Amino acid sequence: RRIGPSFKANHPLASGPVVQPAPTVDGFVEAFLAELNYGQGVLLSQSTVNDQYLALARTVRRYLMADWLETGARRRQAQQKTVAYLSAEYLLGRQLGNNLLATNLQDVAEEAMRRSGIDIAALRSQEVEPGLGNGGLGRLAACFVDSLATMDVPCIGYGIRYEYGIFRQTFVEDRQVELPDSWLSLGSPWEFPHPERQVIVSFGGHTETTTDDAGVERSRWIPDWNVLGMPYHYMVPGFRNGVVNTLRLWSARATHAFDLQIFNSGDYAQAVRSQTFAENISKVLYPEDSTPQGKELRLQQQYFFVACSLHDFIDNTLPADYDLRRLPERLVVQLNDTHPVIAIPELMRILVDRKGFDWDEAWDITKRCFAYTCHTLLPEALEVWSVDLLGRLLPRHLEIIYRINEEFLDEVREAFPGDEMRVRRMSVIAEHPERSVRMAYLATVAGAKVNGVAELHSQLLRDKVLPDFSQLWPEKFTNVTNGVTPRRFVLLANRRLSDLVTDTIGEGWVTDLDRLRELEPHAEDPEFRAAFRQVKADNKERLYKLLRVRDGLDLPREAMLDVMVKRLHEYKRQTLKLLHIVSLYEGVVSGRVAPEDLTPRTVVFGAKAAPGYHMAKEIIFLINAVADTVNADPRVAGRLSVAFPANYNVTLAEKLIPAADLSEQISLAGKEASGTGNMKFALNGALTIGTDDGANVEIRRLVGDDNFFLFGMTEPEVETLRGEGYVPADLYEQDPVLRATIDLLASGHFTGGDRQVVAPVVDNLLHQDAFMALADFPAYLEAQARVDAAYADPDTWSRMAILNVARSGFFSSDRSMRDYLERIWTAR
Ligand code: F58
Repeated sequence: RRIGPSFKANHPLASGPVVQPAPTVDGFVEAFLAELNYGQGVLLSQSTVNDQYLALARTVRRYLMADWLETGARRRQAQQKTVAYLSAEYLLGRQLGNNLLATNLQDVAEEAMRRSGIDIAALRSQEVEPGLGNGGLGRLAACFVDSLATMDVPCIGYGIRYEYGIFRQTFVEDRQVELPDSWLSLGSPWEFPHPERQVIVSFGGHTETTTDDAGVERSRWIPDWNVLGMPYHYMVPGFRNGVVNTLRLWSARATHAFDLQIFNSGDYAQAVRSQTFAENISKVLYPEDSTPQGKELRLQQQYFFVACSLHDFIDNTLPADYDLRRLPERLVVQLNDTHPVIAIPELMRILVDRKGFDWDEAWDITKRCFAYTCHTLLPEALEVWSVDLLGRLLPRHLEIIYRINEEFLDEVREAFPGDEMRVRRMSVIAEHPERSVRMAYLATVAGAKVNGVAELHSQLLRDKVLPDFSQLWPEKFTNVTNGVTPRRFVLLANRRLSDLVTDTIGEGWVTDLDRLRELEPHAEDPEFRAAFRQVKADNKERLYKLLRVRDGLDLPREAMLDVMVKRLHEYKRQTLKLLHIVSLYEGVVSGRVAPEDLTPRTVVFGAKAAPGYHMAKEIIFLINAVADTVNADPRVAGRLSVAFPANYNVTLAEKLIPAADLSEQISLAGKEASGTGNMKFALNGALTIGTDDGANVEIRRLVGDDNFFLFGMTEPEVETLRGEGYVPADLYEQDPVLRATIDLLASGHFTGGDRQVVAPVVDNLLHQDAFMALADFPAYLEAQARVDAAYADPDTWSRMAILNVARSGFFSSDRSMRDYLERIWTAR
């Protein structure tokens, strides 16, 4: 069944303009009241905050609708090459503020609400952010679709509409407790369901071999169960450019709401169960970070959204008579990590089994359509699927993968005759510890391009993760350094800084972030520095007000704000930050340091731990325990405070980042692929204390050594130390400050005398320390002392911070998108 327009194209109203409310306060009020009355079905006098929020959202939507419909029509007409961005995660953040910004309606909306007797701020806080992602990878996808719309690049973002996004984190007795994130429960005004565009997705069963009319053997998949994929469309507005692209997220439905046969036999409960089974597929986002668990439901999710998306593009987006031999001219599929890699055999299946192509021609088309982005360096994070599971769930796809691998290994043998070790190393099928499919290898074999997400990462990807592949196909490998959208993370999050920048250098920077360079000379201007400091102070004030209401935290106004926000993972080394805090505190309580010699600091953590990651949860507990003790100790009052607001998410990031003085980017060198928080902080005028890792390398190069606090081992030094045999306990023995710090932690001082509860973290540091926190500890303390010295002189600090802003324009995701266009999407 094809989905097409059923309206006469030549009808006088067919392409007529969509009536849009006037972009005036009157026009806005009128549209708002109409939405409240006719959309929401309530009177203003009877309406709840939620009614008002929904009506406001729908009002803003109206201003985007004409552009959305027009962009869609224009894209259908132009038949340009389209980017299908395939991502299992989109960490979008709240929509209202962003869409008001894109339409340039903030002031109009604020005044319209005031005139209606409503405080718009209360409505903004009513919105629950769609947390359809875990961390950096999901947020990156959201930044990329924002930039593509702003640059008017044809793109469809494809993903999954999870009913429950990333869990809501709370702390009970200092320990993380996960609560379901029911982001849809009060209504979701930004989405448009399209039941008429539902797609059938099959699973299970077996394959059969048949001979076609030409005498060629063909495999046929006889699946044994189906689900429906229902698309929900979301607007992705460009920044004030009349463009609105589409994000299409799939939700799973049962094929028959009730299985009639079972129903008629009287087993009503069983009939409903089949529906529940199908709907489980898009029920919940896997809250994993870095270590995929290999669960069947996750593979179902991956195939589900990939099959829906390819079907949608090929059968419903391309013209009916489109010649698929020319598919690479119309489609480039960007694979956001390995989660959508099953799209490769799926496209082969569509071309060979459904469209009747011969294998070689289908393979040639497929290879030219895909490109793969890798986001990790941790070997344990490289996704594999057991052959057993894959064969049970997708038997035809497994056959296709086997054949791709056979032909690929023939190619390897031809290039390296007699090198069977290499053949085994490079095989898409791993034999140990279990026969399984290496998804990153499959993506590399099929992808026209493979990219890392920062220079160092791309280099390590070539040299350490996929060395055999980069030797075979050096030209396949490229780098695109990540970026972040300046619309959300500067203009929206930091209105005060944005106004200062615009007053100083004019407006263009929002879509041409390199123009921030024009701020450089103002770093020398005392008046500008003072204004810049005032912006920080205002942002801190705003943050502390929020944290008081949100978390009951009472933080000192004057202290340096030192922030470490990111997923909790050992390689990111939240423990190193914790050791720093404990060492400062220990200095005072032991009398080694006079309290007045401490630079007043407030350290803020934000981090979720994967629910099954025990060590990460122990670290969260310990941070909370240290925070409780430090904050209650009068000896460090006003000098050292530690805050750990629960449930760090995009919404909180937008308040925290603009207020920060110091950005903690302290992963062990060679472990953080890029980082993107690091970019957001630099753009908002925080200074970075960081290792030579991920995009820190490029940040430091751009902002200059003098404006960055570098410390710690380099990646080659890490390798050397590991080669020599790393013994953390020796460092503990040799370094008195480290020993005193760890001893205080281990003594139970922070846990009411309980030594047992701190043992998991302390013992791990002393006896494993896989991420070498102890090795970098002295260098970290020394760098923090440099931080204190610089902070002591406000003019020095502001000068450095202003230069960070001025020189970070490179980290706009607009630039990342230009790089993808140039190096990946048009380069073939
Ligand atoms: C992150 N990966 C990288 N993975 O860690 C970070 O350095 C990089 O800046 C960012 O991607 C964007 O390139 C990441 O966020 C995940 O969250 C996966 C989710 C699914 C399970 C495996 C981890």
